[in-house]
Amino acid sequence: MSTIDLQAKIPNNIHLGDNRQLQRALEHWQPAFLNWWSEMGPSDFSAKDVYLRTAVGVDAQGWASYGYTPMPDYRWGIFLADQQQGRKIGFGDHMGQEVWQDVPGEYRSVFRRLIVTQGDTEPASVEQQRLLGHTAPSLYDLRNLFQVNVEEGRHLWAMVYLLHAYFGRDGREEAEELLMRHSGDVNKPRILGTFNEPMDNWLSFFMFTYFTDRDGKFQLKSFAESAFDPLARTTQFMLTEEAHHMFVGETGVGRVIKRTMEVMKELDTDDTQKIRNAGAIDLPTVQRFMNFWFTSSLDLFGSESSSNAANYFANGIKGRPDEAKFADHVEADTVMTIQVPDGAGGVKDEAVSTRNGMNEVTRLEYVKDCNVGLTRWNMMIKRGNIDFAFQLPSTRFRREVGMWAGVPTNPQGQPITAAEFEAQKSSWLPSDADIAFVKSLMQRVTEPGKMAGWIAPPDRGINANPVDYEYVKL
Ligand code: BYC
Repeated sequence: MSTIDLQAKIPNNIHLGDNRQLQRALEHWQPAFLNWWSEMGPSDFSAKDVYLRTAVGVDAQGWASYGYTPMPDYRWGIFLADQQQGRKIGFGDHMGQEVWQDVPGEYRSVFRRLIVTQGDTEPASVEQQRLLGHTAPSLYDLRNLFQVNVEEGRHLWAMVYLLHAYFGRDGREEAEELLMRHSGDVNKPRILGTFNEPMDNWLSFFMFTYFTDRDGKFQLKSFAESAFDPLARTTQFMLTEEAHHMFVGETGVGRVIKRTMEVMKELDTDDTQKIRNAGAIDLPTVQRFMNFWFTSSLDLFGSESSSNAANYFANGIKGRPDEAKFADHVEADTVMTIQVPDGAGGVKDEAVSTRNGMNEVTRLEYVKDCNVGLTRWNMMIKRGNIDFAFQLPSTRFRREVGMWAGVPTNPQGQPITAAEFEAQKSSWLPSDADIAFVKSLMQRVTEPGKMAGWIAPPDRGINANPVDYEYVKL
């Protein structure tokens, strides 16, 4: 098992000290990263002690240690899962061959583009969440926000390491650019749509960590299958950290629902206005936020039929999440069915090669995974004897990428006219009034153990500490 050199200027388990050139290049990028963190990272909390976990190893047991750290002192480093001796390519046309320890020349530009796209999302999310600390509903939540932020920063390091180590001068330039594009910037926006959406309230933050971080999980799982072994090992370890982010999302949304149910019980009502007047978020509004972030995240999988995706799979660049569970790892001549607009206001089935349909395969696995949390939330609502159930909209609803981009449908995925969509939009997606209402609830709570009125406390604290632990010393 590899050990992490925690004393190094850049903590790592890649023997960075043995490669002076790479070490120098990364040490040159480090101040630019810290500068970006201070300008674009969490605003105003840099001097505060935060109870953070830091990676100290890469094996499943005991990989992290917890302690108070001001965020700028976080030990961002480069950690790869241990190399598996004799690992073979598990899919595509090179199936069964040795994995690559370097990038083959013919795939260089494709790998670079994918690594840049992945890398771009990490700082983008930190930028989106920059101001949320000011309205945290508790110290527990504030700490979780910062934990997510520092780990997204570390995920940026993971991709920048690959760019520096394997892509020479181009890679170094791309690493600089990762700090130059900014979420929502009109001139230099982040690459993927979702990462330019404003995030000015905590309901959106919880939806984002539930739905968008879960896209991260599936994309990282696809890379963890890659024939380019350093990419596979890097993303494998990122997945360890990613799990907590989705936990923050699932429990966050769950706690919002729980609090709303309490208010509904106390007032014996399901009247939206009465629930809102009591300072809780009515369940239909929660559903609308869910519809927004779920559909935005669906776009992150790319088009239903994509020659790019076929190329990634054929060449061993990017597999399917948990490739081992599929029966056929080559999919040379197989076909699958996707749903496309029929051009006459309806839906029709179309056969595409499975290789072309890889984005859709991954998207459908993602939808299944999203439904797991929904089922838990719905069970909680049912146990509370409240007549309401959340439902994910169709993958055809409100799409901006792929076959359904710009085709108006209802949440069940039936095509409708643009006028019908406009007329119904405010019952399906957050309206300006919904957003203004949710934002009006965002008041900062700083007393240990206390929660804002719109969210229930968590069942337990972090790392076996109580909920009223002083997670951030303000
Ligand atoms: N917005 O052939 P197509 C995470 C572009 S989240 C804007 O269908 P392909 C995280 C696409 O780039 C995971 N543009 O796409 C979560 C392509 O452009 P070019 C991030 C989009 O290549 C929370 C063109 O449309 N990781 O880690 O099959 C917090 C044609 O597309 C969008 C990755 O995404 C969009 N939504 O698949 C922090 C993995 N969708 O090349 C972090 C890396 C597509 O023609 N990326 N386009 O200029 C990929 O694997 C692929 O680029 C995609 C698209 C899956 C995104």
